[in-house]
Amino acid sequence: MSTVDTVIAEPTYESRGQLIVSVEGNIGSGKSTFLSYCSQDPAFDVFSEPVDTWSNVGGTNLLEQFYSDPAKWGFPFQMEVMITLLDRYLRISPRRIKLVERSLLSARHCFQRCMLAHGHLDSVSSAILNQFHDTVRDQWRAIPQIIVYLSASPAVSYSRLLSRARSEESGVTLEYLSELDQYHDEWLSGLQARNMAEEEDLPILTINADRPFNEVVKDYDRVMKELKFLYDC
Ligand code: TTP
Ligand code: MG
Repeated sequence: MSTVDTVIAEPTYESRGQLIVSVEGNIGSGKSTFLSYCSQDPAFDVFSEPVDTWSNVGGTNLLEQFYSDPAKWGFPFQMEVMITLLDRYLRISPRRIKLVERSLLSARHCFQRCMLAHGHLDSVSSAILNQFHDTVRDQWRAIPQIIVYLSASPAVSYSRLLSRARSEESGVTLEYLSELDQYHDEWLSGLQARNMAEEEDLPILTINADRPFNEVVKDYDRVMKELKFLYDC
């Protein structure tokens, strides 16, 4: 009698021998600046967040709609975020270290939680997003192996957000950034505790991103060196 085994999906990228790094931090903390700096080094392949794609989904600027009526557009926007992130995590890259701006983890543990708390997502929509997240994590393994966290105070993030003036974000307040900062903090300190208890293995490399570029760049170099050391390249 033959046994039918449950088919477990082959990890899509772990077997490729690549280090997958998620770059995290509040809106305006400097993730794109860090990624752009790393892109000059041939060991790194950089995948920036597709904000442009979010600005034209079937002719609709989803990011703009989300900020103008979050209760109506929160769910489609978060689905779009997850789909585009999944795309980036699954893409094959020829380089040793793949850096991706954000992950499904921060989309869920920071943005989704915040939206739920504000009533911008109902419990069914949130459960669907969680199901999607779990499938992507467990079947596709589209998750990072290391997190680089750009830690910036809400005030600094806010001043950067104002100076870059992304039109869709004109209504983003310092209070909203403070809430998101709190969610990042809770998520990452919980993760740190689980790492210490060896219940999870997702190291976090933190950069103090409150400082100006000419100072923070030394930490960029340190983290890049550390990532290369971890990968042995
Ligand atoms: P961020 O992902 O924080 O990217 P950024 O380019 O603003 O950050 P940095 O300056 O550090 O490079 O946010 C992009 C926009 O998308 C922002 O308006 C917040 C929004 N967003 C959500 O609303 N939900 C999400 O799940 C994500 C990932 C982003
Ligand atoms: Mg960015």
